[in-house]
Formats: sequence, C-alpha cells, structure tokens
Amino acid sequence: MSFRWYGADDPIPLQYIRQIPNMRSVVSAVYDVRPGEVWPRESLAEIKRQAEDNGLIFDIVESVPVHENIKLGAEDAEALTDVYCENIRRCAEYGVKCITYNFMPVFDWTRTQLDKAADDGSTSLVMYKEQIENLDPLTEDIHLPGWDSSYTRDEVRSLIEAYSELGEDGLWTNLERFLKRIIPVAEECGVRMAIHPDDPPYSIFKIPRIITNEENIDRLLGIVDSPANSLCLCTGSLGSAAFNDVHKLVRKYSAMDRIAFMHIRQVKLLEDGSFEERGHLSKNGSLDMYKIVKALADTGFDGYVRPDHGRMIWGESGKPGYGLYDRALGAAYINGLFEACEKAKEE
Ligand code: CS2
Ligand code: MN
Repeated sequence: MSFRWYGADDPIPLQYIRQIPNMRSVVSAVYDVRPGEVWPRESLAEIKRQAEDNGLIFDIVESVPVHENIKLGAEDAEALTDVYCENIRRCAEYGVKCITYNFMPVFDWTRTQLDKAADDGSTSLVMYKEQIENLDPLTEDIHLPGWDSSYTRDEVRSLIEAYSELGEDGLWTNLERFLKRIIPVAEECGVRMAIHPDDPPYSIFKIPRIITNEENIDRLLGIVDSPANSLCLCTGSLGSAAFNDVHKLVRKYSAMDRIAFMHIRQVKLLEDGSFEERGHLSKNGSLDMYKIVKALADTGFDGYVRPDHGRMIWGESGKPGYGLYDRALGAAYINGLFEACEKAKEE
C-alpha cells in the first residue's frame, strides 16, 4: 500500500501518511526539474531520507515525465531518451523499484471541473462532455484544470498541430523506439516501468491517444515482452470509457504479471460519456471494487497499490484529488477488501 506525496510543498505531512493503517511506501518524484533534465542525486536522497525518517519506504516514483520531443520523435529524442535512462539509473540507486510514466501528448488527465459538489457536500473532479465539446484549443485560450499552464496558446496550438500530423501510428513508432531503449536499462537496474493509461482513454481535440484499451495494451506489452515493461493500471482512467471492462483487464494483466502498480479509484460513467470521480466504494460508481481486488488476490498480485484520487471532504482544502482524508478512507477500504479476499482463499 502506498500514497502519493508531492514533497516539501505537499500540505500533508509524511507523519500523517504513516498513520494510515498498512501504509508502506511513499510515491513521489523530483518536482523542480523540467522534463528532459537529469534529477539531482541530492533530491532523490532527500526524499528517501524523509520517507525513512517517517517509517516509510521510497520505492515508487510517479512520474518521470517523458519530454514532448520524445513523444514527437524530434531530432533530440535520442539525447532526451539518454537523459531518461540516466534518471532510471539514479532512481534505482536510491532504492526505487517502480517508475510510473505516461505517453499522453501535451496534456495529462483532462477534467472540466475540479470541485464539483455532490449532494453530501463533498467535491470531486468531473469531466462533462458537452463542456469539452464546446472548446477549441486552436482558436481559444483555454486553460483546463490540471493542464500545464506554462504553455502559451501558440505553443499549445503548434503542439496540437504536430501531434495531429503525427497521428496514432507515429505515436506508436515513437513509443516503440522509446521502450526499446529504456526497458533494457530498467531491467539492468531492477526497476519496473509502469505506464499509466491515458485519462480519459480516448482522443481529445484530435490529439492521438494510444494507451486506451485492451487491444492497445496488448500491443504495448508485446513491444518488449518483459516484466520491466508493465502497467500502472489505473481503474479510474480505464474505467472512464464504457468499452473497458476494468476488472477483466485487471485479472488478465495481473495473471500475466504485467501490473507493477495499481491505481484504485472509483468513477461514475454518465450516459453521455461524461464521468465523475466518486468515493471508493463499489456502490458509489460504475466499478465493482470487490471484483477488482478479488481479481488481484486470485492471481497472486504482489505489486504496489495506491488509492488514486479522492474527494475533498471534512472541510479539507488542497490539491484537488489529493487530499488526505478521502484517500485514507480509500486505503482503508482497499485494505478491507484485500483482507477479505485473502482470507477467503485460505478457507
Ligand atoms: C493521474 C496522473 O494517477 C493520477 O493521479 O492523475 O497524473 C498520473 O499521475 C500520471 O499520468 C502518471 O504519469
Ligand atoms: Mn491514476
């Protein structure tokens, strides 16, 4: 069981994280270095020291971001991939066993609102289709929550144009080249690379997205058939599209030992394809959490787990999706499901 921590700027102290029952690992990263640069050893040493001072282990990184020029296959892609490999080696030097990353062009997750209030007064992240469909990043200066605000409108426009031209095939080619370079390095230093699925798992604004469904995940895992080329299976991300049967995917890839890291979170799919993040319980959303955890227990999963995003509850404020309280409730719930599933196997 692990918990994401944003380092010194995170309002949640590691000491509180440690107090969550069964908490083992800190999921963190070096946040003050831009993609494409080498992470200073001192920064990694500092995260490790702080984790250990608080009785926790720093063995998961989320994320080492992939520079856009790698995804675009630009001239300096190879040099940037060398830097990436060096970062894998450095993380390993400090005890990291799993590195999460994603291959989403330009933007990480997409939502239209980060504080949608539910009936009980809790707030959560949502993505409403009609709000997205009315936006055009090529003509408007849009700032969706969570998107890298350091891009100017012109930069966003030229990136979007470059990716539309590249298309899915081009993106696959560049992912393939990247994996063939990084996976041997990861293998050598005992690290499992865990790719996070695209969130949501379909194209937005005509930007190609490829880590989206079973067929594409099979293709990804086939590029380098090694446990070092694995998934960060995010139930909420894959579950934001009706075509993904999440517990089936969990069972399949866990049985193949290709899940290094589980992000467990609930999502409620609405009829028009919109979705809302919800509390972790099965009855709160579209995903059957019992079936998901049972699939892991049945297949002998021994990778990392974290409660992914949580709602904001009990008056907490902070980074949307990353408060303490609801993620801690999520961890407690996931712990309970695991205990029940493991004990049932012994009976
Ligand atoms: C996501 C991503 O899981 C999450 O919290 O919102 O930001 C995720 O961390 C990255 O896509 C992993 O590279
Ligand atoms: Mn996730």
